[in-house]
Amino acid sequence: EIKGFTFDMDGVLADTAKFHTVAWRQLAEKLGVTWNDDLQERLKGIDRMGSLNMILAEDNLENQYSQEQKETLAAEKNDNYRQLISTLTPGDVLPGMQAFLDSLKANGYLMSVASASKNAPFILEKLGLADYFVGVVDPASLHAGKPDPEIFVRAGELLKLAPEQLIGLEDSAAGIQSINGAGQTSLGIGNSQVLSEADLNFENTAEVTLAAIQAKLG
Ligand code: B16
Ligand code: MG
Repeated sequence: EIKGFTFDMDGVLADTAKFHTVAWRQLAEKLGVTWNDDLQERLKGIDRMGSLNMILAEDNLENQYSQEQKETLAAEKNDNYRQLISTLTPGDVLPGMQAFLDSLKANGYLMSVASASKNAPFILEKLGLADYFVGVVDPASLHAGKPDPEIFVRAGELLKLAPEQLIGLEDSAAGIQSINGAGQTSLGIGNSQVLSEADLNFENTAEVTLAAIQAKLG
């Protein structure tokens, strides 16, 4: 029996992917790396340093920079990104998600957040969503990021629930792998070809309701 939900944030609760894209793209172009839609898709759910390495690897540049230089580049992206997200308001909660969170709360389900973003607490505050969650996993405390299962395992532990009692929501392929590895039921939001490993697929956040989930679970 399902008793809780573990939530990814960027792309599931918050419309922030567009800001990550603007900030990374600006840095990539400065470094002479060609941007493409496939790269953009693969960056979803990947932590900050992992994302930078993935961008540099596009043009085999990952060994051209020292770790210190990479830290500076990642910090530059984050400063830019922080400026973009400082304008977030409750109006930037993705369609349907506020109502979904309300229905989960009303029905006694527990919720936690499994986001790779170190900016998650700040963003949840800006969106007015912080109070729905029992806890937010601190990504800085992880040994390995998505697709490793650790972050969703930890999100389940925050709720003191077993994997079989949990549904994890994700918009990235790396995140779906993480949920599956943690033994939770995976709910993918977005292109079902990209998220083909998800147990349940929804095209967009507006379609995610308790009734629709129950219908798909059968
Ligand atoms: P930050 P999620 C992820 O969040 C994003 O999808 C990914 O694009 C980003 O690089 C990562 O967070 C780290 O974010 O630089 O803010 O720490 O989808 O796991 O909620
Ligand atoms: Mg995401």
